[in-house]
Amino acid sequence: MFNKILVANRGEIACRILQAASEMNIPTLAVYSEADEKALHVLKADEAALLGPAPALESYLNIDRIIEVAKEHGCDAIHPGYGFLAENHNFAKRCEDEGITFIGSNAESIRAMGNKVEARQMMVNSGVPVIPGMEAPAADAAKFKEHAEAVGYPVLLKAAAGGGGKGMRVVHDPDSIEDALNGAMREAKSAFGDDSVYLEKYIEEPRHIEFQVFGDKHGNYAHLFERECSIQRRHQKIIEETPSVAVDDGLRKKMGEAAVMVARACNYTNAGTVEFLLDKNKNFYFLEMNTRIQVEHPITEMVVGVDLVKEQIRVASGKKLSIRQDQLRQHGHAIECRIYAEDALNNFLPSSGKLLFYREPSGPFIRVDTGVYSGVDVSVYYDPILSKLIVWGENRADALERMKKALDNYILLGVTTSIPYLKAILEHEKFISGETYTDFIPTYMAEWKPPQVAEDSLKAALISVVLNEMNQKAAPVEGGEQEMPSPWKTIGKWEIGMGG
Ligand code: MV4
Repeated sequence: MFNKILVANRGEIACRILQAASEMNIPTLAVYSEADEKALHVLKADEAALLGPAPALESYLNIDRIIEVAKEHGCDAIHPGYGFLAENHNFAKRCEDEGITFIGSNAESIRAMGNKVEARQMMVNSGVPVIPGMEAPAADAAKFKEHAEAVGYPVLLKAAAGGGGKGMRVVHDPDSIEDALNGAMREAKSAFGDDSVYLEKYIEEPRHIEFQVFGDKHGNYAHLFERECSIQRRHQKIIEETPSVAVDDGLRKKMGEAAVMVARACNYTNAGTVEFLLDKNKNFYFLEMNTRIQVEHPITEMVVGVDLVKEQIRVASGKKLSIRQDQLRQHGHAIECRIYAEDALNNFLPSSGKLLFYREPSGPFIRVDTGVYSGVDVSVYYDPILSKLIVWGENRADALERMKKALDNYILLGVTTSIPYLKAILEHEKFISGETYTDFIPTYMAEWKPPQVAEDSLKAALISVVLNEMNQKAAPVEGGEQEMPSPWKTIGKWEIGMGG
């Protein structure tokens, strides 16, 4: 096993990885930027090293500096988490060259899956269903018209270097192709430095269904079933669940086998996710493969009962997969809500500042993966995810009720969060009935505005929280002077005056 793991990330995922390493009794090194000196992941690690200034390019994306710090501290493995360097094949290669184990797949599979056209071609060759369309990018409108004619309108133009929906254009008729192509190429160039664009049949009202896969370094593979992630805003997932209401056992078996074929086709070696689009007729198509642990991995952990991060570490160290396909089962239902620091009244822009008061919900089958605590500064430099709330239930309805109550009991003051928005989604009849397609948010939530909470009820809630907190923390000590924590200190700007 490893001597020491460097966790090349921050926030909730860094904390999640530190927890796994700690439970495996592997020493850990956190890395941090100048903005993160007081961040939770720094407190949780055995050691911590400063990378550099707040901007990610100078800290969490600074490959030379991270390698330097790993060597200085005797780290023989690096876990990249998600985002930052997680899918950077140059970084994975650099680790390999430096004799440091990258806790993720091999550099070549990361590179191959990073190019959407190459990935697609590989899947065609392996017999995995892909969306009908062009096999290679082109640059002249006539070629696009030919292919559009062949697959039928509407069609979708996509960037080859792609991902995140950038450089995508839906086209309904041949007359619009030329303008759409120019626009898509321009956008692809500025987003990815590569203006390669290709065309696919446009799948209307699909679901985003992804499969968790795992490979080891001995050629063994398994999948850990699906996650439905159709609830997205601007290609950002908001709520994920498993199992999907749209997938029955027969389809699950077929999709799971296809997902393993994808992993096998690129010699994948660690945790990965195979994304599919599922159309109304239950046809599924390979979309892309994410070569990292995903934000939403906990719902799989809750339903399948496997610690995915520990398995990543074990497999990276050369051990065989500890899971076997015929022993894996889904049990019950899990839902995850991502808690973002964002302001719905301000076009969902990140909300920053001091998190004045923080209290998590707790109780049976409630899990919170967090990167914050009361008093921490929420910075503008990084992804605004604060935490993830994950619940398990015996079935979807139970999990849904548990999630709603848990959100009610989640208190974050000082920064604006996505909680009211999440509650509105969970209470929407189309969500309750499981009619969750990728256009759910633009279709049903476009007009949504956060409810106006009367200031008095906010104050009342606050007083009750603080008094409750004082009761818990300040039980009388026999014979001793009791120092009472001042609620006014804790909640700062929320000056609660009697009669005010
Ligand atoms: C599609 C599609 C419909 N038809 N491809 C969006 C991001 C990129 N990774 C793939 N995406 C899509 N590709 C065809 N041929 C619809 C989407 C899409 C989408 C996919 C998954 C989850 C949310 C989405 C939201 C809008 C569009």
